[in-house]
Amino acid sequence: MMGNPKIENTEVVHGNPQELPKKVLAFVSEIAQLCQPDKIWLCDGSEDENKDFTRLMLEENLVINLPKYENCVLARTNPQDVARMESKTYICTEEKREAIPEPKPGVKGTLGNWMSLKQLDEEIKSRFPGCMKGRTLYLLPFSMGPIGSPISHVGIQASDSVYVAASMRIMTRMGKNVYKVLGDKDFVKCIHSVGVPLPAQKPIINNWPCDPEKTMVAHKTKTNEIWSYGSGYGGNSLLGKKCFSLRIGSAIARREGWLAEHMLIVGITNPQGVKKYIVGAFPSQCGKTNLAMLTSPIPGYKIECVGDDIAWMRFDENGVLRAINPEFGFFGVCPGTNHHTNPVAMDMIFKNTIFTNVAKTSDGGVFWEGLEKELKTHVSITSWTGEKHWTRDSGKPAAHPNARFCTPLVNCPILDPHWNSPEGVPISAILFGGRRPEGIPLIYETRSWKHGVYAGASVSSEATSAAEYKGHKVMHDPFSARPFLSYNAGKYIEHWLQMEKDYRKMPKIFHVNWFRKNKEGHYLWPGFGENIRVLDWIMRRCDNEPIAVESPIGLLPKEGSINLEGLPDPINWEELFELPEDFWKREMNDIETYFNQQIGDDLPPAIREEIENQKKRLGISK
Ligand code: GTP
Ligand code: SPV
Ligand code: MN
Repeated sequence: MMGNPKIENTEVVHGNPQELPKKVLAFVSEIAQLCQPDKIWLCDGSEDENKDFTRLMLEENLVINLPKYENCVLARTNPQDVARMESKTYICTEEKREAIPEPKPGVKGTLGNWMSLKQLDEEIKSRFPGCMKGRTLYLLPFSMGPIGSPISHVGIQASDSVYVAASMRIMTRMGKNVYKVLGDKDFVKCIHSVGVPLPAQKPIINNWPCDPEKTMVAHKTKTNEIWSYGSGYGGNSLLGKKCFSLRIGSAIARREGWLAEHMLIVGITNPQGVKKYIVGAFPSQCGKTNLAMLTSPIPGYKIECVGDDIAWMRFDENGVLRAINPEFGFFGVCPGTNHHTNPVAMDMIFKNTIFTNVAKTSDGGVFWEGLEKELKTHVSITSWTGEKHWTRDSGKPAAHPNARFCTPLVNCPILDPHWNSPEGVPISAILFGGRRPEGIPLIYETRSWKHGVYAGASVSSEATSAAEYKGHKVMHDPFSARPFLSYNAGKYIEHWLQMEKDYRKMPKIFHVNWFRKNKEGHYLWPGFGENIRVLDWIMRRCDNEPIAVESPIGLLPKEGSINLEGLPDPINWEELFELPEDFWKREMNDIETYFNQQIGDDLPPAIREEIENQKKRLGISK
């Protein structure tokens, strides 16, 4: 009897190596030789295969079933592996300055970590040889963007985690049909290992193998390679997402003249039947998913979702900016999601979903902070760390603040009809924003493309649990892409400036802040669905309705031009829009210092001009 086929003496337990394009076979052979897995699984993307993934995850006790829902499981990770590791993420190039700007002497750079190609080779050698021993190597062919579209890019990920295989199947267009369009072309090489060869040397906590001490997420931007080791979580391990679509993606986009951004894409039809698409870049955990699928409390508006995290955008031959969502699923934040804040998400996440680090209820469901009102009284809760009979008095949250759902896009009941179209959707406006408790108004419109790019480069936001930062310190986050920059931030800004051409219809750029607080620490704006009122103002400004007034920082809404009718609580317009003099003095000084210290000579002169002009308008003299 014939046995299973082999690749590099490793048994192939699923799929046929003869179906692999030559370069893919060479890639998997090389990785198998290096990492020495026990078995190789060539993924095909089929329904049957997905059932196998679920069965295997259950067998490994990597997930538990959630019988309350349809085909949903819950993974609880090692508590040391719960978020992206920004400090262990590297861009690897020949010259350091290609990857990150040179900070002023004595200043610690905050715009990415660089590693030389030589050093990376060393780091790979000290981690990857034999790292998949006792495990299965899953070979995942995937397309970011519609399969076969000229905008799309193919990646092949080798991973020794079945959780990653199952998640990549949700998050990307994964399957062997990718090979048909790939042929003998190059692809982005993605290598991922949890870094725990078997038998394990240390106890595996929560059945979640990882090696936090040796975690490394490294990118070779010239040769399109990603080497990720030691973490099984989210952006560290689902390599199509931040590593490929943002870091490798923006490096490709720079070479080819387009944009790969940390942005949601949403279509809004107003009561007059006019539809516009808007993209928005907010830092991690700052409201992209919520805005992308907002439910309007005011009748007559229709919201349709294209994407909630990443946009690939290019100007077409008519000078129109067009955006696609390269992803195929949502990897969204659970805490705070409920029927009031995000009813659409609540409608989509209870089938075919992998939850990670949420709490579990005794009736086979999930729980997280924000679901209190929706909880049945007779159930008991087991927290994400496994603490039984959890109550609010336990002093720790039930769900990890970065707990997430991983759900296919097609579950979204308000998915835009053009979500999958290769030419993308036309963009009328670009939003920047962040969590700013102080000083920054609910909305302002920038004065020009240049001023808008300056606003994007100047984004700051309170730290969140999406990465390893502790506390709520306000941090700079240019274009909400600081963790995802793959080349010198000064050049990134330059690239944005260069998008502007006479023959192009440049979208207007706005800045929003849903998170301004009053002296008592309460949000001044209700946010969520009520943000439709701001989107409506933006749409009217795109048609140049005279509803804006000049201010030193840009155009503010004329008092009363944002519809506030029917809001549950009265709004203090004055407090929402005031520009405190002392705050703005500090803010401008802070932005200038930041650019000088972090970007220095690589800062485009046009941005210096924007700073000077804004300071003049604010009446801040040198
Ligand atoms: P990533 O997936 O990390 O990139 O995050 P995201 O930008 O998609 O953020 P998301 O929409 O998941 O929101 C993160 C948190 O902010 C959640 O806890 C939300 O409840 C909260 N949030 C979102 N929108 C608003 C809003 O308009 N107002 C307030 N106050 N909170 C919001
Ligand atoms: C983010 O942190 O911005 C995310 C989650 O969208 S992760 O995929 O883990 O990066
Ligand atoms: Mn994100």
